[in-house]
Amino acid sequence: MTLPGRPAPTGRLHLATQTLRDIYAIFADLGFQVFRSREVETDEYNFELLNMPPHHPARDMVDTFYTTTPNVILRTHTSPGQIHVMREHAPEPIRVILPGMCYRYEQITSRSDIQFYQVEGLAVGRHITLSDLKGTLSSFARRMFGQNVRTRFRADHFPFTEPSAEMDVECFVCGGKGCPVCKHTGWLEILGCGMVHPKVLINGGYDPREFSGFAFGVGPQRIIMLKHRIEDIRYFLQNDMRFLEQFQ
Ligand code: 2NM
Repeated sequence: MTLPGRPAPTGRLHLATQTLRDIYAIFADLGFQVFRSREVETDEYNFELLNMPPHHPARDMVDTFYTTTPNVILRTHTSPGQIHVMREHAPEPIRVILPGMCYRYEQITSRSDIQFYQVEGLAVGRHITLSDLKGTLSSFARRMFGQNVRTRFRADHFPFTEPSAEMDVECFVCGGKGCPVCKHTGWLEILGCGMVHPKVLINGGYDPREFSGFAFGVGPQRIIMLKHRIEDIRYFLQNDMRFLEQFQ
């Protein structure tokens, strides 16, 4: 009777799963549904319909895993799913996020793995403006990083959006004062975004004279690494209990 009980080991969610679920919950409150899409894609969906014609530098052979079936590849981003979701729902307005694994044929380093999570978002409807993009993404940042966090948008370039931008948040490690995590800039680069390119809207089945939309892409593992100061992305898939047990 007086022997101590045997502790029952409890499972836990993987750090990446926990964070993905936080992201789903935030976007659910903003009216976004989760749309799941295939990891194996055609060249057409992964590149051409996203305004990356043959010979575009972004589709260089070295970045893509090809299969033995001609034209069948592993998706390099979750964006092909955006074409699928638009084609399934056009001309209805949509608000979706697309989470999942992406694959790139690159050198593995502490900062980039050949497979990684991405969460992309897409809103298409009538009268959607850049203000909607900025409002939605700064609300996301405040829920994710703290109610008082400041955000800023910097111009960038992606083939599938015009205009395009990157969003920074005030460094949540030093509060913007400058530290090694933000490389003394006070800001952390969190996601890429933009207004959906008219050609991409057409490819999705929407008339760009009537419809507009915004899209964004986040690397959740990058956010987690900044938050927990994890110095190597390879920990995510090694399933070393010493790593996994540190989180919840
Ligand atoms: C990003 C950044 C900016 C994006 C755009 C689209 C589509 F299909 F709607 F055009 N999907 N994803 C997008 C835009 C992705 O990732 C950094």
